[in-house]
Amino acid sequence: MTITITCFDRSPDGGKGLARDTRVRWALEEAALPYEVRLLSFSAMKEPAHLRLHPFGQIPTYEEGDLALFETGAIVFHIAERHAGLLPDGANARARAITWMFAALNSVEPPILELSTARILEGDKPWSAERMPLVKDRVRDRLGQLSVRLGDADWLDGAFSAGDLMMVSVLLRTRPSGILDEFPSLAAYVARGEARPAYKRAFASQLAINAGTPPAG
Ligand code: GTB
Repeated sequence: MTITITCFDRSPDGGKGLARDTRVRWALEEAALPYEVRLLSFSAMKEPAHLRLHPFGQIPTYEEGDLALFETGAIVFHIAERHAGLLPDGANARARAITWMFAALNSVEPPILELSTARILEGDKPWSAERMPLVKDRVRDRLGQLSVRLGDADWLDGAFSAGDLMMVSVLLRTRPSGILDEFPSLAAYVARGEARPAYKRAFASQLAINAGTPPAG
């Protein structure tokens, strides 16, 4: 059955792979699943046809036959549950890998998103300069805790899993701020993710669409 995902027709990051379709593309590539892409403008994302797929008018979405999904956590989990390569076989190891997916989305991504909001939407506010160090320190706190847990391991819990895919995807967004490089073990962890052939294919396919898009902010 054909899989179709939606993506920005012009990602605001100019092809850095930071929009959330990249993590879905990566999961599809790890699972060796072919897929098609439907490109959407910001205005098309808010039209009824897309709102029927995504109640918040965002990308990415995932369609497969009569199944339509939104939320990258749900989409990557759906792929990982049904195809080899993204979740371990043992029940406990599988539960731990899923825990890391949730940790990436619920404990690590929120302070990173707060930093993006502070920079992009609040950067011109008179109180921004005072608030920014607090926001950055909340990201540093979380990354510090994560780097302690990762230690000198390659991946978060044994072999590479959907938990690592999600965590690396989330951490990538801290690179432009310079914060990722303050944690060399996490920077190396992210680099290991980026070195995976499946990630490279996912990155290249989004870049083919977005190269030349002027980067935002
Ligand atoms: N929780 C949802 C999920 O995980 O699927 C969040 C989806 C989401 O935020 N989608 C964004 C979107 O559609 C695109 S990825 N935004 C448009 C809107 O809300 O109107 C977020 C994103 C956008 C741009 C960059 N960038 O340029 O660096 C990075 C990430």
